[in-house]
Amino acid sequence: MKLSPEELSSQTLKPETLEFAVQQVKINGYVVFDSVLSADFVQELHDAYTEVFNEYLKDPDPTFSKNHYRVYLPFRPPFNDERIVAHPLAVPVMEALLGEDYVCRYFASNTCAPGSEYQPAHSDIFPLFPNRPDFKPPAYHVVLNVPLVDTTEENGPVDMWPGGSHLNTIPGDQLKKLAEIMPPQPALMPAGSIMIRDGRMWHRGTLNRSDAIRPNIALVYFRSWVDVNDRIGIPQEQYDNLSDRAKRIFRKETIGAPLDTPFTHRARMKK
Ligand SMILES: O=C(O)CCC(=O)C(=O)O
Repeated sequence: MKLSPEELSSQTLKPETLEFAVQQVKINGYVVFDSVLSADFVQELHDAYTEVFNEYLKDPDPTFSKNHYRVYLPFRPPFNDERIVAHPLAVPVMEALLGEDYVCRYFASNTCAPGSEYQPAHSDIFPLFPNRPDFKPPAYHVVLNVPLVDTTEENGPVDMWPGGSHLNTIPGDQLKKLAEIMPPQPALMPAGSIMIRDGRMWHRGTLNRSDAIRPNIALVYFRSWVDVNDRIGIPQEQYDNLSDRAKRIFRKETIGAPLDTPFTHRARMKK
């Protein structure tokens, strides 16, 4: 969706835009607000991310699909900027989808690097009622992605299966077979856009045929009562610097973690 100049300058969605955005997630599984972050801020994020990513590459997760990387982010600037963790254009959408007391439980990124392979189509979250496929609960796990480069056909756009896949509870094997005969839609978007998607929606990483990485920041917001094993480590001073709104969003995490907490997948797996 292209927001109006007034919405972008006031950082406030018109009621009708909010309603359309929420309906797109409910019906189609996702919505994109094009180019909402400034070019300067995206560059700052990209520079900081490149350092984190290069550090990660010294000890990457060997279990992940080829040249697709999930990299946890350190909870510090610029990644924990309000424009990422509680963007005023995203907060009302999250509130409408997950309730006002929603929480963030995942602070990471997905990077598709040159030479990547197709991932199998998948959903990011377990079904709440696996034995009741007829029951279609509302969203309880919503992903916010911010691309740090323009995402094109060439550099590994995430393939999406919109239009209802988030409301279908079927076993993974069946999902993969069915997805193969249903053409996906690539999520093409300019750098600095905000994509909000129901985590149940089927999707997959694709081929990066360019010569540069395609990093997406990835935060996951939940209904407050959904439990997860992982905790985001948040140094006390970083928590103290958050707005009241953001403090509330991160209230369930490990507040007071040391500043140099390693945020790699290995550290996570040890918990
Ligand atoms: O960002 C991408 O390329 C897709 C990542 C993804 O869906 C995953 O790794 O589960």
